[in-house]
Amino acid sequence: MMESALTARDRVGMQDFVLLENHTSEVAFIENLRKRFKENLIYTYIGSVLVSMNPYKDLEIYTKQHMDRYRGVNFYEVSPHIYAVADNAYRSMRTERRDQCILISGESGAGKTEASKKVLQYYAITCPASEHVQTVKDRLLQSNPVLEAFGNAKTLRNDNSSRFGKYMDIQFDFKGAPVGGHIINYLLEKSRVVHQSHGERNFHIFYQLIEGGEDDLLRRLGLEKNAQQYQYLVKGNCPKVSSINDRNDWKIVRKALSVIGFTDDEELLNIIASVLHLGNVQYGGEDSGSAYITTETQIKYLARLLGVDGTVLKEALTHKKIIAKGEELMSPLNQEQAASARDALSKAIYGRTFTWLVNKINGSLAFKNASVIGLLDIYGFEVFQNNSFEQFCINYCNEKLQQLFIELTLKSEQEEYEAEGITWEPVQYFNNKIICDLVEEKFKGIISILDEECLRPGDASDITFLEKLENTVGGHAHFLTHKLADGKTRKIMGREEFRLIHYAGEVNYNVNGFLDKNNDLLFRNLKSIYLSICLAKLMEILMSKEPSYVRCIKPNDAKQAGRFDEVLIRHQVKYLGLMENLRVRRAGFAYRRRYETFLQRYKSLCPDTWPNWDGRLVDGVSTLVKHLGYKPEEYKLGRTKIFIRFPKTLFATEDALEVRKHSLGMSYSQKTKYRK
Ligand code: AD9
Ligand code: MG
Repeated sequence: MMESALTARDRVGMQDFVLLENHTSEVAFIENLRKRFKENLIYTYIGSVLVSMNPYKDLEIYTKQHMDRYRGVNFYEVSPHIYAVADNAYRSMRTERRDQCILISGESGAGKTEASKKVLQYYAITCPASEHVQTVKDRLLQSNPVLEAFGNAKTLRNDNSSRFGKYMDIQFDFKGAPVGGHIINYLLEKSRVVHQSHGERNFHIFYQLIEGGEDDLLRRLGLEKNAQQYQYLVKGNCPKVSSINDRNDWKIVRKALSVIGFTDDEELLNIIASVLHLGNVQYGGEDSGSAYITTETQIKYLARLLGVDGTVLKEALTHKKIIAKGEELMSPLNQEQAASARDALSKAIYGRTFTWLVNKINGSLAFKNASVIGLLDIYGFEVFQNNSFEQFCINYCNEKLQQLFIELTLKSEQEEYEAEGITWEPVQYFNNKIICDLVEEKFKGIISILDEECLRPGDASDITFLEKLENTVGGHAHFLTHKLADGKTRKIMGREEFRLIHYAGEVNYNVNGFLDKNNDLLFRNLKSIYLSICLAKLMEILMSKEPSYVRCIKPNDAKQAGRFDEVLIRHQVKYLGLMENLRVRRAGFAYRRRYETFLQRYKSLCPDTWPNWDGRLVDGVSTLVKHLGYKPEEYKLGRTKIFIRFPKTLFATEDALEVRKHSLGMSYSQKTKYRK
């Protein structure tokens, strides 16, 4: 039986939230998401913003046929899809000659990395290619498994959680073929190399090597085929993850490394093995308190793998260099100090290897000066039981991106109305600049206070840092500690914590380790690149491009298919600012279409425009809508587009089109593409 257009709409919901009758209702918004999720329709628009729900199962919507369906087709002509966003950015880049970027946001496990991979695959498969281009395409695609092996890990939130931020430029030549790429990585979570929380793992590569490594390779590296043997792999008590096949992934990564051009990855594997050996270096204590190494085998392997002298290495792992009276001396460390020196070395080695790897990939992608589509996939906003400096940096980065989203969506909306000569009323929205300022403001912001405390000689500690925060930003509306204004204590917070009220939720940060982590020279370099210069640079990069947005939503915390956790989803809808986004989109005109697109789609509904309109496009559209009975308050004609105020106007037109097509005897599936 044929389903009427109305029931279809009822069952699968609206493909664009702006078409919801009750657009200010959060209930209606969630209901629409729920309907679509149930039907495996994970994508929905808010105007040009794509909202994406993680289905936690493989859907048959990423085939070559699906890709073909989106090639060169207008955004609204086909059902919402990540491919539509990719194709739209590609076409804008080519026709308007403007660099594009696709910004993917959402909390940990919401599907950002998967979305970014889909975009990359879309370009790799649909864009024109030559022989050289095929190599570039392969390398672009193969950079993913490599970076994920070294930069992703199993966390409580996500079995494949990105522990670094990634911005990737894909470069296209004048024919629209991908000819190169460039990756910038941000703040790898190096602390994971030496410590993992319960239920979490170290970076995937370690397990891949141990599980998948060939016997003679492992023998050469001095490794055993058992992750439990390695101190750096047992902290989280989680060597195996059901969704991950380390042995298989090892093969994929090795192959990817060779495609990228690592003809010999021996050096890389030596370093990975060295980190594991370092973790097993143990200390004993002399009567004097000085540490000595009790594990000679590890030193033997380390010396060989790193190509250093064993005695020198032993000294480096038990002493520190000091300068006394102008002379360099080696002063012994106690057991605890030696263990942290060992861990610091492991983190430094791993961090540098990761940067080296990214540089190597960039080298193989041959950066060209061409048109660019940028893809931003950072780690999502995250809250754990215990949150430290790493979460502080990650969440701050998300805060900045949210700000960018707010500024750019509103700005571009406003610009469009201006460009088209249409007047509109601005909408009020929550601007999270106040939180960004709290973190980054010069002299008074949290980062400045932390830096100042790190540089202060004497008794500076994590606790004095917290006290300074209380004195400086204590009264801020987005900052709390256990101290209440009347001198009493707030019981729900620890004495070593401060709370930030982020746009996405409240997070308690434990200050333990803040000074050390901030002081860590390598970390500091990265941090300054990341937090002050690069983040600013990243913002500059993004501002100079035309953005498209993908807002990812996580349906439940259990990583399960089909489960729609309304409370969790409502929270994300709120903090992602989707309702505000929708209000802004609806404040002026719910719908807009370029004249040629509008005319092309509906011209059959008016005898004057059917089969072809010879005059000016604007006159054709005007004739058409008058014939359809549009009232003057229902629409406006801009310079290149028609703006329609209410969804019902467009529905009536769509329904008329249905009827017309029925009368022409077309099949239902062809006709209702628009709605699904
Ligand atoms: V994090 O901030 O890096 O911790 P992401 O990147 O947002 O996070 P990711 O893309 O890694 O999340 O998705 C998490 C998991 O959800 C994936 O490993 C898949 O198992 C699952 N997922 C996400 N998107 C899709 C999809 N479109 N189809 C099927 C998906 N499964
Ligand atoms: Mg990710």
